[in-house]
Amino acid sequence: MEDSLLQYVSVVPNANQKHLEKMGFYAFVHFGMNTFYNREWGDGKEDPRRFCPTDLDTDQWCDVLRRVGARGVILTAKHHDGFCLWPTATTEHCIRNSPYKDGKGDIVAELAQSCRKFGLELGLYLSPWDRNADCYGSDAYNDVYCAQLEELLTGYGPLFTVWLDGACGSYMDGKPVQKYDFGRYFDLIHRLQPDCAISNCGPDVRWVGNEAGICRASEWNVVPAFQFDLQKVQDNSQQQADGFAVNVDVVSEDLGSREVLSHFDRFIWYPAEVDVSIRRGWFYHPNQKPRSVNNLLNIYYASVGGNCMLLLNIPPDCRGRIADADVKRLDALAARIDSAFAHRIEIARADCPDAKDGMSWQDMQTGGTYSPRAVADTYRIEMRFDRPYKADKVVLAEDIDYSQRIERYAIYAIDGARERCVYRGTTVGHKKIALFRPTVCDGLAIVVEQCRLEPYLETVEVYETDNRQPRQNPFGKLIRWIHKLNYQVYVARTERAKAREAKKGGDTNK
Ligand code: FUL
Repeated sequence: MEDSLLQYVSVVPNANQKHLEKMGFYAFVHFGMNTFYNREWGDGKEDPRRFCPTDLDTDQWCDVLRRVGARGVILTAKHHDGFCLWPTATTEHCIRNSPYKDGKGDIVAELAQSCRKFGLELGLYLSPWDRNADCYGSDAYNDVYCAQLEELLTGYGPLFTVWLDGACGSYMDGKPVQKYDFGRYFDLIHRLQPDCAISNCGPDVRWVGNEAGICRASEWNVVPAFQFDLQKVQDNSQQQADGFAVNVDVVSEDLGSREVLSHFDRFIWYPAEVDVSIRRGWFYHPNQKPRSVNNLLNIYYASVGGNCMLLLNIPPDCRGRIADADVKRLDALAARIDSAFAHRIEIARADCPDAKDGMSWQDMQTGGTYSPRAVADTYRIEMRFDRPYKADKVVLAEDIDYSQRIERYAIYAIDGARERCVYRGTTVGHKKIALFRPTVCDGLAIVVEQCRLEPYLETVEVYETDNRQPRQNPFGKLIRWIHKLNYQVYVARTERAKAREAKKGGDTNK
């Protein structure tokens, strides 16, 4: 066993990361001043009197989200325009000065209550970039930001995550550079809510690299440690010569194969989150339509079923309700997911010798961990059904307490004495949904062909087809490539704009 492989598998998730990975799917709610100005980015000069939802109903949000299977919801408590959806003591640019409930409203509190009612977990987005705060660009802003964090972390019960957005265009406002005191933010969050994960710019969750719901075919959880700095402040990346030597950035296709890891010596567990909106914008715009069910289902399979967390944004409209068209789409998505997983095939017999700690196949199916036997360098699990079924998906999960170990595997359909490969994959991680062409078979074999160390599978489930797999986009690869290019152009453009500002004497942040 190579030492390096042992080093990779020694990297495991912390409790907060594991919790998020188990949640799998949660929702984003972008709602705020932009909803009323029909904008994506406000400039901070908006009039609080324009914020006036006429029929706000956080119960409706939670009801819809619960029905589609989201386990939590993250609300934009403050977006880049600086307008706060709770009556903060830190600024007058907040809900207190809006007509909503005659200035007595608190949407964070309303949502927290609805979450409790509907059994959802609450998370909050608090944009570090603030275009309204006068002190933005000075040290004093770190005090304001921390005071806001403190109000949110102490006033609304347990939060499953705080989402710090890395987006920042302060050069657009000609403001001086803001040096975010991330260390202080993280310490505060850890101290006030130790069970709260810190996402996006934080140490617990990695941005997948685009906002279009595009996922990698192979998503690794163990990545070079410098990925964290890359995500925090883009500028830092350029100080990490090692990363650039092998040309790895946040949008690279391969972040954690053996080949990539071999160029580094420090590693972290950093699972990817796919943030994507049901509409083109993050905020509600009347002229936009929700994505198709086919598209949403593809995103669901690729993210939730591709070792990522799905953060699906659903923006309420000016009434403060999720629009009817979106509710219809989400209910249709829920129906498709239910139908796809309605018939789990009972596994009558399985060849599973040498179960770890004496566990049997039955133990494993009731939540235990199963370690297959080594056959040369290959690990094989063979399952037989009580009769032939037409199957089209296998759900696999590694026990991530033992890290992510599987690197390549294949699934074979067994028909009598014949075996036919129906699926080839690389990563499994916390959850893999392997979809294949509906195939009649009386058993399946999963063959792990390459792994870092003996794999520990926590879940192996086989499902009968409902004959409704989503159609694949024939231009999928091209679209992914365009998004990567777009991102690189965006980074280059931002760099140029910053350089221009710096020349003029200003200093910029990102
Ligand atoms: C980006 C922001 O600029 C968008 O407005 C949105 O909040 C998205 C989730 O993150 O960086």
